[in-house]
This record gives sequence, C-alpha cells and structure tokens, in this order.
Amino acid sequence: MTERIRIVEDIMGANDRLAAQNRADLDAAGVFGINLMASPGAGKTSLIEKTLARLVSDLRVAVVDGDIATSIDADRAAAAGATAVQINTGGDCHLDAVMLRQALDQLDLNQLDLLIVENVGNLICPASFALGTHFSVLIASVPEGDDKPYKYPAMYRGVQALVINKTDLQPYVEFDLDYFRAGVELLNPGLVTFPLSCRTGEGLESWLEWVRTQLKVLRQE
Ligand SMILES: Nc1nc2c(ncn2[C@@H]2O[C@H](COP(=O)(O)OP(=O)(O)OP(=O)(O)O)[C@@H](O)[C@H]2O)c(=O)[nH]1
Ligand SMILES: [Mg+2]
Repeated sequence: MTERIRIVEDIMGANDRLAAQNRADLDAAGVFGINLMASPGAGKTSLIEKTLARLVSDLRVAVVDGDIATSIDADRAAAAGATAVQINTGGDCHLDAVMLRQALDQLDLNQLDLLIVENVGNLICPASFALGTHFSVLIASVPEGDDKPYKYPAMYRGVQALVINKTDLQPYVEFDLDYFRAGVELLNPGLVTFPLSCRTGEGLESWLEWVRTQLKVLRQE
C-alpha cells in the first residue's frame, strides 16, 4: 500500500514539474494560457469558436485540442482562425503536462498572445493534472443540471473562473441557479462567473473582456 502511494506521488510530482516548465515557457513568451474543462457537450469548442471570432483580429491565438480519437474540434478551431494542434489521448480521459509539452513544441510561442487548451470532456480526471496554463476555466451548462458542483467538487474547487453556458435553455430545463451558485460558493468562494449563451451571444462580452484583461495583467507582471 505504502509503495503504491509513493509511485502515484512520483507520477504527480513529475507532472507538476513539467507543468511548471510549461508555465515558465508561456511566461517567457508572454502567452496567456487557459485550460478549458467541462463535461462532454457543455460547449467548450463552441466557446472557443465564439472567442476566436471576436479575438483573432487583434490577438494571435493557438488552440490545443485534447480528444480521445478525432480531430473534429481542432478542425473547428482552425476554421475559426486559430493555429490548432490536436492531441489524441488514445483513450486517456484527461490531458497532462507531457501532452501539453508535446503540443507546445509544435508552436512558436513567440508568435502567440493566447493559448486555449480544450481538455477532454470529463468532470473528474482533468481536475487532477496541472498543465502549466495560467488559469483553469470550467464550463458548466444549464442542461447538465444544477447539482454538478455538489457531485464533482474537485473540479469546482480547482478552477479560477466559471462559465455557465446555454443560458438560452434555462426556460426549458429545471436548473435552479441559486442552488447551483450556493454549491459553487461553498467550494470556491467568490469564483468569477460568466453566465452566457454561445447560441445567442448573450453574456459573451464580459467573458471576452476578462480574457483581454488577464492577458494585459500577465504582460504587466
Ligand atoms: N442551446 C445551446 N446549445 C449550445 C450552446 N453552446 C453549445 N451548444 C450546443 O451544444 C453541443 C455541444 O457543443 P460543443 O461546443 O461541441 O461541446 P464540447 O464541450 O466541445 O463537446 P466535447 O468536445 O464533445 O466534449 C452542440 O450541439 C452545440 O451547438 C448554447 O449556448 N446554447
Ligand atoms: Mg469540443
């Protein structure tokens, strides 16, 4: 038992060391990195598309897409104007720092402003693996249900911003926003939250402003 724990600690330690190296490389190039996590279908690629549509005219953006098998999402990101790198995890349910390292090696960081990583759709495993990005952002979506903070606490605890997507569906599904927010507040008090709809565009502006501001803050440090 003791031995098994030590091995797990070694693996996580190695991941964290490589994540620190990834972060150092992003910092050196002044690239703001976001690790976008969510359950399958919450709207990660949709938010990336909407973000690119508004930002690629003045920012140079790369998207690293983690998926179990296909390149569908990376193709969508490329079509929306990003430099896109696909990582197929071959079945793994999360990205790790080694995989991001391999993707960064394919990019010229000095030619970028923003890096968006789309993690594998999953509310459990991605929470355990640091990548080296500056912020982890979780997308919850209204049809998933208002109990998700209570059921997946590690994910909600470990992020620096929260998007609540598909607000256009609120009239049609049972989603108690107060109950949802109370769960978030217990786990991650004061978490910056952006309710929005990728479908209608409502609420997107505050999200885009936050991304722009974080990039400015990074470059002033
Ligand atoms: N009604 C509504 N549908 C949305 C919204 N955002 C995304 N969708 C739809 O939700 C579905 C999944 O969106 P994606 O952006 O592919 O979700 P994803 O999180 O990238 O999915 P995976 O990569 O497979 O985990 C698509 O049919 C989108 O059109 C929204 O704001 N409102
Ligand atoms: Mg996707």
